[in-house]
Amino acid sequence: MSGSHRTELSVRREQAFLMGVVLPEDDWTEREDPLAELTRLAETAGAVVLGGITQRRTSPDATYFMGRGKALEVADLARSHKADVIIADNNLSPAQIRNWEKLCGVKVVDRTELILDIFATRAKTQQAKTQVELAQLEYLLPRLKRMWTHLERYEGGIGTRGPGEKQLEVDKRLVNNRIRDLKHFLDEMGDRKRREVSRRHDFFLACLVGYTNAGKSTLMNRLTQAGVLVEDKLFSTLDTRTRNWRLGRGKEVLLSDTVGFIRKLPHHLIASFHATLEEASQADLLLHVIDASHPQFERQVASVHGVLHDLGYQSKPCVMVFNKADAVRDLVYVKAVQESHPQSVLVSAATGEGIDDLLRAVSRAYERTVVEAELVLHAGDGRLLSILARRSEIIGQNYEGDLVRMRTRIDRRLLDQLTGENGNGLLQVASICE
Ligand SMILES: Nc1nc2c(ncn2[C@@H]2O[C@H](COP(=O)(O)OP(=O)(O)OP(=O)(O)O)[C@@H](O)[C@H]2O)c(=O)[nH]1
Ligand SMILES: [Mg+2]
Repeated sequence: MSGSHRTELSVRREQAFLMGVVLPEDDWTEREDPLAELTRLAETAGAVVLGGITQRRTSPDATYFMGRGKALEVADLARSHKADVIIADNNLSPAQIRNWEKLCGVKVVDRTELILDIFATRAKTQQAKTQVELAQLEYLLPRLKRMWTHLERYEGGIGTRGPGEKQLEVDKRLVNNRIRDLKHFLDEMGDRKRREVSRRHDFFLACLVGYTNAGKSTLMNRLTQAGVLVEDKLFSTLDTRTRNWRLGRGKEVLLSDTVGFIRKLPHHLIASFHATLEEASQADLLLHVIDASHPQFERQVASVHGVLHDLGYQSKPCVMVFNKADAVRDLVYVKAVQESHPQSVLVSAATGEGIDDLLRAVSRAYERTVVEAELVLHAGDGRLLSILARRSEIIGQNYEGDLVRMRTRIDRRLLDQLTGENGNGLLQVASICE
C-alpha cells in the first residue's frame, strides 16, 4: 500500500513551484526568505525548484489556505513555468489539497507529505521503514478519497454508490488493518528497545538531539570515530546509533545520535518515531546541537525546544552545543547568544575547535553521578578489575593477602549494578562518599 502511495506522491526529478502562507505566529522578518527551508526540502526530495510565492495573512483561508487571488496567481505561474507539482510550506487539509488540484490541474503536495516522502526514501532499517510507513498511512487515510476520484469519474453514474466508493471502503479497511499491524510491530520493537536501553542503565548516556543538518552525526564521528553517515542534506539520519565514548581516563559513557527535528514537524512523525527517540528519553544528558552558521539558527533552537517540550524532555539536563563555529559569519553575535545560555559551548565538529570545552561540560554532568568508594575484591578477579580499570577512576589500591582494597571514583549506577546480582565478585563496599 505504501509503495504505491510513495510512487503516486513522489516529487523526485519533478519541476516544482513553491508556495507558502506566513502567519503572525511564524514571526518572519522582512529580510528572511520564508521558502528557503522548503526549497532545501524539495531539493532533498529530488525536485527542481522553479520559483515560489508567499503571502502574509493573519489567518489561513478555508478554501486554499492562501487567499483566492494569490492562489490564482500561483496557479498561473505554475502553469507558465510548466510545473509538475506545487509544494506548499503549510500543512493543508484534504479538502484544501482537492481545491488546489482542481484550480491548477497539477499535483499539490503539502509540507508533511514532502517530509514523509524524504523519510521514505532515506529510511534504511526495518524500524525506520515501519515508522515511516505508519506515518504515511495515517496521513493517507483521510485523503484516500482523493486517490479514488478517478474511478468515480468512470463509474459515477451507476447506482448510488459506485464501485469506486466500494473500493474506497475496502481500501480504508485494508489501510486500517495495516496501521494496526504496524503499530503492534512498533510496540513490540519499542518494548525490545526499552529492555535494550535499560540493560545499559549502568552507563551514563548522552544523546545528540537538534535540528536536521546541525552536525549531530559529524560530532558523533569526531567524538567516537563512529563512522556514521554525514551529508549536506536534510534528514541524513533516521535511526539511532549508540557508541561508547571515552570522556577521559576511567570515564566511559555512551553517546547516541538521533533523527533531526524540523519546524512544523508532522505530528504523525513525532508519534511514530517515539521508539527511535527512546534513547533520548533515557538519556542522562541531552546535547542540543545547533548550526550556528545558519541564518535562522535561533528559530531552529526555538523549534527544537518546542519538540523537546512536546516529548516531555524539557527538564532533562542539556548542554547547548553551538556547532560550525568555523563557518559562522558574525562570530560576535553568535558568541553573545551562546554566552546568554548558561550551559553552552561553541565548537566546530569539522575542525575540532572547542571540543575540549564540550568534553569538560559533559564531564561536569557525568561527575554529578560519580561517587568516591572504597571497595574490596579478590586480586585474581580479572573481569571485575578490568571493568573498574575501564570505567572508574582508580585513586589508590592496597593488596591485603589475596584481596585488593581500592579507592575509586565510580558511576553510582555502575556501583549499584556491581553490588547487585550477588555482588558480581565485589566482596565489600567499605565506604561511599558522595
Ligand atoms: N563548516 C562546518 N560544517 C559542518 C560542521 N559540522 C557538520 N557540518 C556539515 O553539516 C552537514 C550536516 O552534517 P550532519 O552531521 O549530517 O548533520 P546531522 O545533524 O546529523 O543531520 P541529520 O542527520 O540530517 O539530522 C554536513 O555537510 C557536514 O559536513 C562544522 O563544524 N563546520
Ligand atoms: Mg545525522
